[in-house]
Amino acid sequence: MTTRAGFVALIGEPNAGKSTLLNRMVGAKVSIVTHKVQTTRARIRGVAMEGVAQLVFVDTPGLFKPRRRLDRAMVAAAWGGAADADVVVLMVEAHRGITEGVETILEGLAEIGEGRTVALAINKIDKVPAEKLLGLAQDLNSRYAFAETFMISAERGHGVDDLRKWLAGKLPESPWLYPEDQIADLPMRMIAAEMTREKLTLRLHQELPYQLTVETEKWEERKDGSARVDQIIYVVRDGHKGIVLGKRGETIKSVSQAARAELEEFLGRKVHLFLQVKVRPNWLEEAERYSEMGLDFKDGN
Ligand SMILES: Nc1nc2c(ncn2[C@@H]2O[C@H](COP(=O)(O)OP(=O)(O)OP(=O)(O)O)[C@@H](O)[C@H]2O)c(=O)[nH]1
Ligand SMILES: [Mg+2]
Repeated sequence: MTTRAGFVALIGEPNAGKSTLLNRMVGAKVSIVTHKVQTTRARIRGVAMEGVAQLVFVDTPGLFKPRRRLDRAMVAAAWGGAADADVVVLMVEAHRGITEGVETILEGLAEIGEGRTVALAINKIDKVPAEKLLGLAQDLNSRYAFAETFMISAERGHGVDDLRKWLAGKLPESPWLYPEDQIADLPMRMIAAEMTREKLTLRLHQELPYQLTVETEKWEERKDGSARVDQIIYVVRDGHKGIVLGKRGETIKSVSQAARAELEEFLGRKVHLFLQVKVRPNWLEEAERYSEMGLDFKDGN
């Protein structure tokens, strides 16, 4: 049997639906999803099978105009993911069309796209009337030579099977890169930290989600089959700590409950989750925080 395998990078503006698509392709929630922009911070790999092909999807942080060091590291990780992939899928939101951000991405693609298969996936087609899609597809194809265009709804699953089949055919002949039953390539402690960060992002407002990070500090397997997981939430200010804790600790409690429930479902066993909030004014400039997130610490000032 001739098998195929390779990497498929999902790129696009923040909120385009990259993580939603990765999770749908994999059939499990590997990458966190929120309605807010810049949710994903590093490359997240998820593995899907399609016939004889093994597709390693690479979810990437959204591409936007970076301001902070963290932003630059995220954008670098996204372009790095595209540059390392066999096939790149650019996701564009149907209802937003060709924004300034999309134009910037198209320019970037022209630089790295040479000799690489790049497909276009117009996502969230459930949000616009069908007749609007054709014009957008034509417009985008006149700006970049996409190998193929797909109209999808990552959330509802429309068009996703066609996309996966097409991608499978584009991958090189190769032995599979992961065991057949593996769905993610991310340490459990990182998946667990991301789950907590998702719940924090959903409950906190304005700049706060962008100024915190979560790390799993300790993971202890217990004799009764449960796990004890200790995590630290780093924030930059005392005031932020108060907000994360909430009145009488209500916010952190609800975050903790939601994250624990998700972690228990993922692992299929009981979890004891302990969250601690620490003020660390300079964490956004600390190399160790970046390596914990799976990002390169570079490109300073
Ligand atoms: N209506 C609709 N919403 C979608 C679809 N796909 C994703 N979404 C929603 O879009 C929002 C962003 O989805 P994500 O998957 O987190 O987007 P992302 O591209 O990974 O975003 P970043 O990680 O911030 O770059 C979430 O609220 C999703 O539920 C879709 O096909 N239709
Ligand atoms: Mg994402």
